[in-house]
Amino acid sequence: MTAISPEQERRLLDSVPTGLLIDGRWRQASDGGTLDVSDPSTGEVLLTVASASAADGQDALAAAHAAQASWARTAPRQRAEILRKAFDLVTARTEDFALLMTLEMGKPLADSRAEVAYGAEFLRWFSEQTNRIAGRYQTAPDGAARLLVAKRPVGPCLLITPWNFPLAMGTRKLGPALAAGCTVVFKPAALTPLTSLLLAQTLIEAGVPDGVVNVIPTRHAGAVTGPLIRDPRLRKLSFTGSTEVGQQLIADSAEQVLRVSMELGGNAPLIVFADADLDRALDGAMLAKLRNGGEACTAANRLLVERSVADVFADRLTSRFREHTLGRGTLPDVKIGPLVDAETRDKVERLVDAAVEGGAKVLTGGHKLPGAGYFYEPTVLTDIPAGAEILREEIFGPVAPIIAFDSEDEAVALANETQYGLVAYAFTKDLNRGLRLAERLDAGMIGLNTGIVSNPAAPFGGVKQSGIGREGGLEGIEEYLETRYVGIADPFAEG
Ligand code: TXE
Repeated sequence: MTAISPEQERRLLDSVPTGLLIDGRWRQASDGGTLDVSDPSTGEVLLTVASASAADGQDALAAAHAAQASWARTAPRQRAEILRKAFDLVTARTEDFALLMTLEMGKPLADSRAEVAYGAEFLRWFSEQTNRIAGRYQTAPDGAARLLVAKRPVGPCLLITPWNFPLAMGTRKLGPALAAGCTVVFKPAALTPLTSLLLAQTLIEAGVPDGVVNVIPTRHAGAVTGPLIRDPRLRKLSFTGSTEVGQQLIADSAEQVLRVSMELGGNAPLIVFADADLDRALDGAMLAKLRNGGEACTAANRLLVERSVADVFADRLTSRFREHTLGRGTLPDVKIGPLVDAETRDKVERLVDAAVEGGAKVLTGGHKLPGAGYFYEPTVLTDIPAGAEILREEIFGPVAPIIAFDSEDEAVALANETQYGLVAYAFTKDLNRGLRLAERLDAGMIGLNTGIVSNPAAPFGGVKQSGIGREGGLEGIEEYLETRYVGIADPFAEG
């Protein structure tokens, strides 16, 4: 594979809209505010885009509110066709979306291409679900009434997304919102707004009417979204990001009893039993740990390995980690890119350094790279002191702490020893044990003999402090629908 040329990068960047999308028009921020988007592999500015003010936020909500009634009345098939066209257009521009994500977020092109396939699929899946929104007509138990149960769009939604999957986090919310007939104000992360702006342009090209999708990147997240969350025209908030910000947004949402979906942090255990197919478990661990550089809420945060195979597993994982080339994501053969910014890199460094000070052993890695860019070496740790912060905190980087265990009960207890509950992975050839674990592990999603659970057809979401609600699957669209009931007198009563 050949490297991407600087000219190719520039051509793509020059094609990205740099304004705010409000009511179908691209415009600059009302206060002239801008936002620099940087390349995490160099720290250099890639592009400067508009940064919405609070007044722009108000305009975006006004546009979404004005467009709501007619979008809700649009024939389901028409909404389905727009989403299907958006899927086709994103897929046709796979290379552009992939390169843009690699430039602004850092992940290698192979990871970005996989994200385009995954992210686009939400547009296709929810295009298909649009025609299946349905209620029911039911006879009351005493036969004396009829109950009509109907679904309708919840109304204008605020969608807030993080930087780690710049395309898929957007489509996972936009797909079901648009399918359900909701209009949206979409605030992508300030670190990675470019993919969202290209996606917005693509949605307009696919036929999304004016005001239905409004996109407002901003440097002032709280100041712009706070008033929207308190505005009665807004009916729903869907957020993906840190648990701390999620908790704050839930508190803010209480004022007008706003419906919320929250996809927050994780601290996934990946359990390997001695009876597992070790090659498969290693492949799964590589995927669950190093996909997206470890910057995923589904990333395996703690590798729990049965003691009799712990050393051999650690040795083999270490060799695989050493083969993972670190570098700018656009370069051929690079398997792992930089972390998204200095803060994220420094957090990884702090967690590893503290574990090592407490007695942890470094089998490989353990350092940031000097020079420009936010690179951190793929790292394997063993002998982690009990209660270490690295076992409690979401690492969000390419660091694999390995912990040995002696029994299934101990593995389950260790796995569940966290306030998070997004995903848990387990590797075993014993089917009964696998099913037992699926029942015993406190997580919204369980990966059995697989290191990847994300699938647009499956309900994605967590329990405990990992969140509220589900995205994707048959369940995903329900988050954007209200259930209404009409009580009807017995139509046979008059005769
Ligand atoms: O998240 P933030 P950050 C975890 C992960 C990571 C940590 C911090 O552990 O290391 O969070 O990441 C917007 N009102 N996850 O700081 O701040 C912000 O602009 C309204 C897990 O990037 O939560 C962005 O759009 N919005 C997670 C989004 O919230 C606000 C993915 C996420 O940013 C806001 C990302 C406010 N007051 C981080 N403050 C996952 N679940 O995958 C921030 N935002």
